[in-house]
Amino acid sequence: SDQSAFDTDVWTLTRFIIETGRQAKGATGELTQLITAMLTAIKAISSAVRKAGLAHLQGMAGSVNVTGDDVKKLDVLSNDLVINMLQASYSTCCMVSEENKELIVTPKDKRGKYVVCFDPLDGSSNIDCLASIGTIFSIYKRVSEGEPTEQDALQPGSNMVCAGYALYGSATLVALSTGAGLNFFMLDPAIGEFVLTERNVKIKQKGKIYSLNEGYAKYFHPSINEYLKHKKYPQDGSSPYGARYVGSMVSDIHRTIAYGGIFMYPANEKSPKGKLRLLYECNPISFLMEQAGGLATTGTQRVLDVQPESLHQRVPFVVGSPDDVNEYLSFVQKFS
Ligand code: AMP
Ligand code: P6P
Repeated sequence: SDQSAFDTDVWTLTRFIIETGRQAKGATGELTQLITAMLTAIKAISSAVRKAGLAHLQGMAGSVNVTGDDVKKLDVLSNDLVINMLQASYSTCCMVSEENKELIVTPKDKRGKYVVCFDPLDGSSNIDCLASIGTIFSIYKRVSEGEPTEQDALQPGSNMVCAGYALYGSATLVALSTGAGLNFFMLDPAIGEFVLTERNVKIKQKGKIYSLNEGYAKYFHPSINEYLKHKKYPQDGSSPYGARYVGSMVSDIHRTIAYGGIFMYPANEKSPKGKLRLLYECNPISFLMEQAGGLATTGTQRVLDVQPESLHQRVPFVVGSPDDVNEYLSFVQKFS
């Protein structure tokens, strides 16, 4: 049996947000309730993702393929979990999900003051090859009175109160910030709690890795290809960068925060606004990246300053170590 020392004073995520909630003047506990409900959904998604992977392998063993299709439904299951857990926390008035075209309005008797924009299972197309996938969320205070409206969700990212992501990788990790720094927590399945593993995480000023899908190079704006040329064949005597791209954004982002460097999903001729969605992919990740001392830009403005116009709008997305993002922006200036 596992004889490792049992931490009898463990800092769980639940304890951490109760603590930060107590320090928040006049807090009623509603936000703490909301974050706790989100964590329950994430634990359940983590369990389903790991089971589904196994089920899928059984499917590959030639048994009825229906289990393989169930894996496809993982994103629907994840979406239902988040919606149900959050509505049951009496802290939301409406939500935006990658899976739902329309605003999800919380039943009147269950409403609270928060708005949550989330991607329940980002990168779910990668589950079949067992690549890591993630959940991303961002939390705002409502701005409307009475019936919730899309305006509650169409707030600039700079209004965000809290954001986080879960990464279902070799372990299940949650990265969370309520605006006072970025903290990492790992799921300890033995106690079913997320345990604080890294406090006030900071990204390197400059990294050595660039991360984007170069398969679109034919369609990139010249500033991107010129920047990439500089990373591969530097003329200033510096060393070329390494390339890493999982194609599952939470994985690529977490590595960028952990190791430094730059992640890009730029616009291209085929997708003039890029692919990633502002409300539930780019804004939460930008909030977390800035909390870690990184930068997050669309190429023309700070992501968190964008005034959203529609729930599922896309923006070009370049984030990471400050020196790397600023170097990219210098190429935008030069080649625009
Ligand atoms: P509440 O009354 O719980 O909705 O909280 C009001 C405000 O206090 C929130 O919008 C946050 O800005 C802050 N706050 C509440 N709970 C927490 C928490 N657990 N951690 C950090 N800030 C919090
Ligand atoms: P591409 C996954 O489908 C996703 O939404 C993000 O997680 C990921 O960064 C991106 O799309 C990958 O897109 O065009 O490189 O396959």
